[in-house]
Amino acid sequence: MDEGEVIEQPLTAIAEAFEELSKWMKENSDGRHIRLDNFCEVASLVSVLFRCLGLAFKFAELEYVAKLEGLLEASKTCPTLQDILEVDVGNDTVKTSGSYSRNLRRVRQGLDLVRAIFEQLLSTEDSSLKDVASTAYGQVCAPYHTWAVRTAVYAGMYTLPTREQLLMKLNETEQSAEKKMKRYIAASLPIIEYIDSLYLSRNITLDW
Ligand code: 1PZ
Repeated sequence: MDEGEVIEQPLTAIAEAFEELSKWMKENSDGRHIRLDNFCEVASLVSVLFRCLGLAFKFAELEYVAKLEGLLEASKTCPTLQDILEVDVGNDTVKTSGSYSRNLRRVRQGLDLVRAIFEQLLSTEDSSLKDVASTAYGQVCAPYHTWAVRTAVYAGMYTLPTREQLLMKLNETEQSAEKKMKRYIAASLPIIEYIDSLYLSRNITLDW
């Protein structure tokens, strides 16, 4: 989360970190207790992507980082992801604004949004990111955001860089980016599903 840090190829770091976490999960499939500090570290890599999107999405980055910081704070008392749910179910604060379980749900939505954006990018060669981003956002996040947030996000879509500019900022070519996006999609899915299972197994629906 250090603004000054220069990562030569953020997509490489992201693909590798998510692959490692998802491999660890597979190998420990009986317990599957992901460590919260470990999860926060991996999830924080994604915020590099926001910085390529321009000032209009600065608020999204701040939002995302704030949720992650809340979770990092939680990791002092909750070693694993499932401990978060235990605490909030006990206190009846799963959906309470700012609660650990709510922050985890929001971060999970962010990871899923990145996955959907990558899938959209792989499915088209469109040089504008507006449609790609709008479709992905509409699928993953829009249903759960307020009208005001949705309106701001859709307005921001007009300010996105072009596909070529984005690739340049990420220090990638179409070919190199394609490989890494596919790796992220494959590795993030089981992690996202695992997070969902933490709620569903406690009879908490995911319509929020
Ligand atoms: C290349 C394509 C670029 C596409 C850019 C799409 C950006 C979408 C930005 C979404 C911004 C959402 C901002 C605010 C959301 C808030 O309403 C919620 C409030 O949660 P609450 O406090 O009520 O529990 N906050 C969040 O959902 C956390 C932030 C999620 C942002 C994830 C974005 C990931 C985008 C990655 C971009 C590469």
